[in-house]
Amino acid sequence: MRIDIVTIFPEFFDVLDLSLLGKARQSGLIDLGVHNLRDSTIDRHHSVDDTPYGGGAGMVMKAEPWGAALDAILGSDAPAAAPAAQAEGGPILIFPSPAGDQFTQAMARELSLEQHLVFGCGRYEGIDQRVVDHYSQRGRVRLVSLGDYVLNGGEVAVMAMIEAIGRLIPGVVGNPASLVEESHEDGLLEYPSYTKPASWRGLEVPPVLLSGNHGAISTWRRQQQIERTERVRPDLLPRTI
Ligand code: JBE
Repeated sequence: MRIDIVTIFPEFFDVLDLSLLGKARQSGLIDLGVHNLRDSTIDRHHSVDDTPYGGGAGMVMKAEPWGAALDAILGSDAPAAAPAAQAEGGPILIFPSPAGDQFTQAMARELSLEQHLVFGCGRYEGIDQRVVDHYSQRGRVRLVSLGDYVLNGGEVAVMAMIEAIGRLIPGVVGNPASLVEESHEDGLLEYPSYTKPASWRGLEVPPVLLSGNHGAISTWRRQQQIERTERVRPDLLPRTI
């Protein structure tokens, strides 16, 4: 998968050299490009923001640098000349935004099947609305929200999305079985896990896990998943009415 990120803080994404995703990049499973929005400015001061039309607090990111940066990644075909990009298979342009669709495991799975994702990290009070409007005429654009809280910009949200999406790309996580058993994949939270020693600070591992009875262990784990989900995240359970 090809992933491009446009940001005014490219160093933020240095951590993607680490861990599983770093390995996936080295092996070519993920091809990552991080682009500094300031490199696409045309004025002497490299300004990326300006005051909002209509007044109000804060600054708005200017359309021109975004247009230049995104055209360099997506190509600069005029809307009418780019019907192919509208079809499945063209890049998806994603803007993290509290005003977007909620990011979920299901969305991560969908996006992990794509060939090319482009993330635009907004800062300040947002990006000139015409950037989203323009690229929506040319291809697939999505506003996606990590959650209902205020971040200073899209960088941290993009990092979380890339981690969730990247680990679903075949080959990135060494043992595919570990993907299936995780929280949210079957709609329930994970069961609690234990390892040696069997006794620690007066706390014992549940005896069923030491029994060697695989049927009993599966049943116990399932019960734990249901009990935990009912207690912590009842909203995840199917409604009975
Ligand atoms: O969730 N998000 O994607 C955000 C983006 C920017 C600012 N706050 C957010 N919650």
